[in-house]
Amino acid sequence: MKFGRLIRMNKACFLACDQGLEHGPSDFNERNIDPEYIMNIAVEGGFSGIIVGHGIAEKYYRGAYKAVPLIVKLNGKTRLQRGDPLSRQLCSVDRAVKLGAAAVGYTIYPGSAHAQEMFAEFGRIVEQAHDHGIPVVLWVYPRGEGIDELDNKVLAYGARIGLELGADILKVKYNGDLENFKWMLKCAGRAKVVVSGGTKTEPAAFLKEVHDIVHVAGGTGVAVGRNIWQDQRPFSLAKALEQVVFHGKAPEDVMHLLH
Ligand code: FBP
Repeated sequence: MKFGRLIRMNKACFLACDQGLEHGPSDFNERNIDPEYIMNIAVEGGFSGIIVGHGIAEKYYRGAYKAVPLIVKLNGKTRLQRGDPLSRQLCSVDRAVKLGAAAVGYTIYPGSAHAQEMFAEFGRIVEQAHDHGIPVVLWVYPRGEGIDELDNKVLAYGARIGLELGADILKVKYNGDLENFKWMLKCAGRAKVVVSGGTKTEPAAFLKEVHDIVHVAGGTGVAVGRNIWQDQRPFSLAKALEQVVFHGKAPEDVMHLLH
């Protein structure tokens, strides 16, 4: 699989902007509600991918923003939905490629009563994306009634499921257990692993976590949203993150960039 500019120096740093659909506008403020603001952060911060749905890709991914490879998220659901999660495909691989996608993304919820439906849909997406020669990023979020989504065994099982379903890059949750994360990387085999950002935390703690994930455990990188664009200084924090991920800088050595 050719990753092109999505992977730099064997590392990846993706900026996610699909929370409007997944969580609603309450994640945003007056500035970052504008997708262009987030795309500018992606460019300035040297991100190796920007994640959006087809609606935003069609209206905003143009001009200077094309410096950052596009990852079109093909499925999505809202927070208004109740019960075991089901997230169906909303955009075809062909359409994503026409919009300029360097990769496509899809979420599965292992443990949901509807998991099999998403696995089957994802299988078709893998075939189509690989026919186009582009990689597939799989959000593996074990979830459903009775599932502890941050349990070590559940997380490791999710990583293995992603490999076996044919994903090229897995986007997983991190529960703070670095040893278990190393086991997850083994379970993921030749699939690359990036970690999801989660709710906003202090920059120092966030950068330390990223450093551990990438440079201590050996993960490929992060796919983060709120921890960057909800920050007071998102452009500076993005530059600090770039230094940590791609240049192996220690968090304490980049804190001065946060001005
Ligand atoms: P954040 O870094 O803001 O957590 O975004 C990562 C992400 O995977 C998004 O791509 C997605 O919208 C969101 O989290 C979904 O998270 P959840 O389903 O856990 O609320």
